[in-house]
Amino acid sequence: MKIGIMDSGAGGLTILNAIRQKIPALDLIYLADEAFAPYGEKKPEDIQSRIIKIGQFFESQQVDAIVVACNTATVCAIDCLRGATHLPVIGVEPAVKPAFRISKKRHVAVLATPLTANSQRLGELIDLWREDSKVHIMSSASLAFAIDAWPQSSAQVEEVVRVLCDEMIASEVDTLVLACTHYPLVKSLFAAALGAHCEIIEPSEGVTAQLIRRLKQAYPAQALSWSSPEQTGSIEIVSTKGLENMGRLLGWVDDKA
Ligand code: DGN
Repeated sequence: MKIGIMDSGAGGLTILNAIRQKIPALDLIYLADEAFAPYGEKKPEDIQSRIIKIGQFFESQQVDAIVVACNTATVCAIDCLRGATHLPVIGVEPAVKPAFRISKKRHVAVLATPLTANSQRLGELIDLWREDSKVHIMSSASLAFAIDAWPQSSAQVEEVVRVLCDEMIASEVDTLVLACTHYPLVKSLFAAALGAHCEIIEPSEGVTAQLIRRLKQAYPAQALSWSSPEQTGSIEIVSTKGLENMGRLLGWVDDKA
C-alpha cells in the first residue's frame, strides 16, 4: 500500500514521521512543493491548481491515498482535490478540540500561516469547541519559509519564535495549537520559550489515526498486509525545486527518525 504525502516544504515530514512510526509497512512518497513555497500568503485559487497537479502526480505514482500534510492547502484546496481524484484524501486540521479540553486557564493560542489563520474553517472549528475559552489567533507570514531554510535561518527562526511566545506569555496562554505542519519541527524552541506550564499540541497523531480509519474503509481486504508491524516500506522524497534541496529534506527525516 502506497501513500502520497505533500506539503509546500519540510513541514509535512512531521506527519510522514508519525505515519512511519505507527504504520511502518506503508510505502511513502513525499512531495515538497518548494518551487511554489511558501503557501501561506498565496491566492487560494493558485494553491488549488497546484494541489490538483500534485494529485495527478500522485496518481501517476499509483498511490492508494493522498495525505495533504499542510494546514494551508487543506483549508484552501482539499475540496478541489477530493473532487478531482477517486483516491481517499486526508487533510490536516488545527487540533483545537483537544486544546480547549486541556486548557486550565481557558487561554488558547492558535498559530498558523495567514491563510489558515484567516480561514472560515478555523473560525468554524473554534466556534464549535471554544465554550468560554479566550482564543488568540496568531499568524506568521515568515516562519514556515524560514524553517525551510534551516539551519542558515536559525537566528531568524529563533527571533520570530521569541516574539510570538512573548505575546502568548503576555496573554497568559497555557495551551498552544501548532496549526502549520512546519512548526512542530521547531517545537523545542516554543517549549523552551513558553515553559513547562504551556501545553503544545500538534496534529500528526490525529492525521495518522484518520489515515488508518480511511484505509480500513477504502481497502478492508488489504488491512492485514499494510498494518503488519514487522514489515518496513520504502520512503521516497521528491521536491518540485529539484535535487539540490533533497539532502536537506532527508536531513529532517534522519533527525526525527
Ligand atoms: N506547512 C504548511 C501548513 O501547514 O500550513 C504551509 C507552510 C507554508 O507554505 N507557508
